[in-house]
Amino acid sequence: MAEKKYESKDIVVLDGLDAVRLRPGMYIGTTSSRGFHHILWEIVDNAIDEISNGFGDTIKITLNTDGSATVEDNGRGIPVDLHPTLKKSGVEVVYTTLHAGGKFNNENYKFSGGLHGVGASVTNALSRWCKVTVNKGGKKYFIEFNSYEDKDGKIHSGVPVAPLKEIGTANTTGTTVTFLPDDRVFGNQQFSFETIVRRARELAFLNKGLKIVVEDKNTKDKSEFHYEGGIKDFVSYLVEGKNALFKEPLYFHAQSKIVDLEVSFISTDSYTENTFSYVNNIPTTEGGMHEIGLKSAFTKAFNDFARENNFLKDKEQNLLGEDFREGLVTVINVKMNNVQFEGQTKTKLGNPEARTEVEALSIAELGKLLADKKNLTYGEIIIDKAKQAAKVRLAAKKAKELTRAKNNAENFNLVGKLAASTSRDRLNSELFIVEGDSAGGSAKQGRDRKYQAILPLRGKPLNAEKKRVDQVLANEEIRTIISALDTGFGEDFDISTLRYNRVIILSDADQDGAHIRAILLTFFYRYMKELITDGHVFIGLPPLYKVYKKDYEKYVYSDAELSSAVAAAGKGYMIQRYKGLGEMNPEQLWETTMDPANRTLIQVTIEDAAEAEKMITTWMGDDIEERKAYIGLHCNFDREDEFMKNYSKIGNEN
Ligand code: TSJ
Repeated sequence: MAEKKYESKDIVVLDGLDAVRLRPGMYIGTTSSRGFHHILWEIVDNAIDEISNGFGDTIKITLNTDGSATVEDNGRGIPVDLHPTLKKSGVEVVYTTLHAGGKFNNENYKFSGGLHGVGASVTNALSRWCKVTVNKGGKKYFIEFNSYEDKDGKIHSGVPVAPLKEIGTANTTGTTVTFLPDDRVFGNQQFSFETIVRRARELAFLNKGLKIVVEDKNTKDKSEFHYEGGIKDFVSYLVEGKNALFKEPLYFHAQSKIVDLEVSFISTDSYTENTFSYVNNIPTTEGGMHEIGLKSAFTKAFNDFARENNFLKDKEQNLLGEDFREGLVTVINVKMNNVQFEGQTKTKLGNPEARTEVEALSIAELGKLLADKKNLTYGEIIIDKAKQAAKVRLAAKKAKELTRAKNNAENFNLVGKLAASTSRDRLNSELFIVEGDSAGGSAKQGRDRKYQAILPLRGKPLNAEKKRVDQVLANEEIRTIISALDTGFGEDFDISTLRYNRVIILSDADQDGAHIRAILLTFFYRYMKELITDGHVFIGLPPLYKVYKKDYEKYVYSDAELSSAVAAAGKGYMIQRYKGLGEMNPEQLWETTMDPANRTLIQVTIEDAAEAEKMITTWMGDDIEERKAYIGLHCNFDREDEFMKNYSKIGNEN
């Protein structure tokens, strides 16, 4: 970029400093920790502007032992020439004039950042003292600002102790600023190394090539961030520990007169989308026009790609944006001028031109990326995933409609084959989901009908061909569960209306039982996650054996326990082996598995559910041999097997 001459006369003058001191909140939002760090970021922003416009490459932030902070860059150094009308150096104007700085006349920096653009003068106004050193043109300059109390006890801050002074020679260029936040404004606060490191890392991702060093002189902690890949490295960082479906993130960069745009994304096997968006280095957590533009571009470019490559046949409908975005992790980084922030927390980009610009640039760039032969498999992965998502979406919609129709048509107590409990006390009510009509019948007879509701699942409601989640949702029993729980599901899920505090799965100790259980957990995991995370889901543990003789009876819940039970029984005992829940009569089922005083419940954790989902996914796969091997390995449902060991809490509830 051509270097533009920038002199002190270019600096726009708007206001004085006393106002800042009077109402700090108006300028930095708050004087809490956030505001305290904000005055540091105002300084850092200035250094970043210099570097992102091509001057210098390193910023160092140092936390000093006296509570002050130093920010240093190796840019050109703030202008030191005298401002023609103000008769002050550029440095002094920047530091004593509100809203002064290159960023307010957009001529010197193409797109400039700044948290709120209030500038370094705000930092100065809210500091006890501030020292600036500039290395420029072979010379070293220095100026110091101080605060003092006048005879009326009024505090004046940011007052230059003396004009800018040449104090020596320099063979490098750059700006160094040290300031001490004023405890009369912020109270007794300190800089947080962690907070600063987190933001420094983010800034390093967002400004490729920039090196940021953070050092705490108190603890000798030191971190350094530098990413040649920029936001591409950011995406890789975000998906660490997740299952990425590409070898590396895709990336594009495009510019127009209005915006500078960078996007990177990767597909993962997750079901949620994750977009991190930024404008001028500021996180736009509420999204806005740039995000909307990118989303439209994704939808258009991916559908076009699918058609061109015959992944979507002529008669097939276009896929929706949400289908494509499932599992996508995206970073979008926009730089532009005159940004307008809206929304609750002012983190939503309002500029309408951002939408059209980002959309047009992204459609063109995505088209190029996907057409690149070496990315062909990536395009295919995205389309495959989107197709699967579309299937699930359609099935979910159908299920929702059917559930709603049922709720309207039928009395609450008569939802499907559900035997509801009579009490309205949700906290003490439980829903047993029981495998098989015969066990379901026993459970209905043996239960405490005040608090326990029973939903029998027919022998094999989900046979081998019906394991996919979309088909699960089309299943009548699943819809009955949704109705019975009264929470809705998916995006509509609302835990506050949960009808039963405990949802207890009772399935047989065999492969089918394990399968039904895994299907149910997968369903809860995907569509009612909080049900699991809030600890409402349990596995009921029926006994495997009964050891008995005259006047003696003991139920045994694992193979390991069997020998000790046998020993305790002494001579002449018998062993009954329960192959399924259906073999127990109502009294036995109550006594061993349902009675809160005696039963053993396993509380399901989110890890269990994730594991169950993985199992189902493997079952869903096309590779029959792999499927068989997996089932053989994980699903014996012997009480000692791997799968059961995964359950975190085994034990009696009481
Ligand atoms: F503003 C500040 F004090 F907060 C601050 C500014 C703090 C720090 C650590 C660095 C900076 C800063 C400012 N670094 N680099 C600059 N550059 C300019 O102000 C500058 C230099 C030369 C020219 C030119 O046109 O020759 C223009 C500008 C804006």
